[in-house]
Amino acid sequence: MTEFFDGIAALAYEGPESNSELCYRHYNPDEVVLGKRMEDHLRFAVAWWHSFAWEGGDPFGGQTFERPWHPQDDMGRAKMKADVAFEMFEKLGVPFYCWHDADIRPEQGNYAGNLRTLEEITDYMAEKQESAKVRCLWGTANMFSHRRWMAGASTNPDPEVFAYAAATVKGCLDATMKLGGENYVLWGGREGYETLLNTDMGMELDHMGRFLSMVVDYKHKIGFKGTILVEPKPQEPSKHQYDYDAATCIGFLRKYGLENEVKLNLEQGHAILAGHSFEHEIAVAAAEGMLGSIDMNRNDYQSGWDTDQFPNNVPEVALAYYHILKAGGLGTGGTNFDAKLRRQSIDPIDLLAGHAGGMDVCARGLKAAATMIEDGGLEQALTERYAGWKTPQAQEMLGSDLASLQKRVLDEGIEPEPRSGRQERLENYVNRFV
Ligand code: XUL
Ligand code: CO
Repeated sequence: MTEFFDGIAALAYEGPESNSELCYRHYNPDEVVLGKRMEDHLRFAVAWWHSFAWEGGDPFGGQTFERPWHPQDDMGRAKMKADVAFEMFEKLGVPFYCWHDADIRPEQGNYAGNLRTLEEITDYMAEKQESAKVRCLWGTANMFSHRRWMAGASTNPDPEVFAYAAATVKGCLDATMKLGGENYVLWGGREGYETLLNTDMGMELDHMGRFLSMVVDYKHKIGFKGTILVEPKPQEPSKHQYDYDAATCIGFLRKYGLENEVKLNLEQGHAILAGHSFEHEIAVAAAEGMLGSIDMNRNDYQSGWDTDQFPNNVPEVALAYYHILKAGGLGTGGTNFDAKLRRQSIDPIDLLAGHAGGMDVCARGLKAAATMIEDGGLEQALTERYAGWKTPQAQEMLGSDLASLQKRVLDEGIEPEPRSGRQERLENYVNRFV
């Protein structure tokens, strides 16, 4: 045991009336929602990078968090960081965690050294997992922070960086498999451009497609059973990122023949940056059978950048889970808190409070979504709105052609009668549940 969370007990479900500062008011893992335990619907994960690796810097100032595992350049302290992480997972009672290589191992400045420290720390984590209940939801490679990645990883104009990226993902996939990871994620923060003046976009996209195919081939070669996921984000850190949003990723996956191999990890804040809502992104992926997992957080609507805050808007989250439930749930995916404390929240208890609040918001959202599904009002409205398409004549029309349809309109004197979209009534309906 470390002393980091000294004096703080494990969180318990105490119900909505509880006055405790640190407890669950809505997240009750064993509560059955639509025939399944809440924990199994939500599959919460803690993100190693925000909770343990990020030191509190912003563009105007450096570190605000002073943790006993700083500076993060030593294996002994990396293990202490892992000890604290596993203690936090246990205190929160979360079933999963997620990591980048750079979050968990001390940086050695060269590939062989980084692989060695990654293997050592993941052996240590695997050992800890044996006695802990928590498991790895996904691993990923940080191919955006170090200066070697500044012009991209798989899309880098320098083929040596492409090779380095391939070697890095191989090491991370091996480590994810060792930890029993249920997915592997690729987020391409530098896979895009700063200026088109120096960018051959067609070549870069082909390289990115080829790279992803190599990842899929390797997954099969080693018998990794997890799902490969790509995570859309339109920009930041690059001015433009190729994995702009769900629709763009789906087009990309289809172009390179990967649509049956790769799914999407969708993030609330990234959806907002792309000018969408979270439920839009989920609905797009679900319509294509490519919904994989979610990164849960929220952005500050005033600042216009990716603030990665813990979610606190139940109606927003409820609509996201509504579409997830409609799509059949998260499968091997989960709800990863890609969320960080504000840089003034320097106390260990803040880390627990951020997650507990986010988990309660998600639990409320899930329950509201489940009630809407059970009530069936939105589904009923959809059925009514599209009822015309149920007729054999309407279905036949889809196999018809413009000239025959023109003839039909003229012969039958068709003049469509506009009908209300009932948006306000549907919004009022949703507000009864959230
Ligand atoms: C960055 C982001 C990443 C990915 C994993 O905005 O979301 O943390 O989730 O690389
Ligand atoms: Co993310």
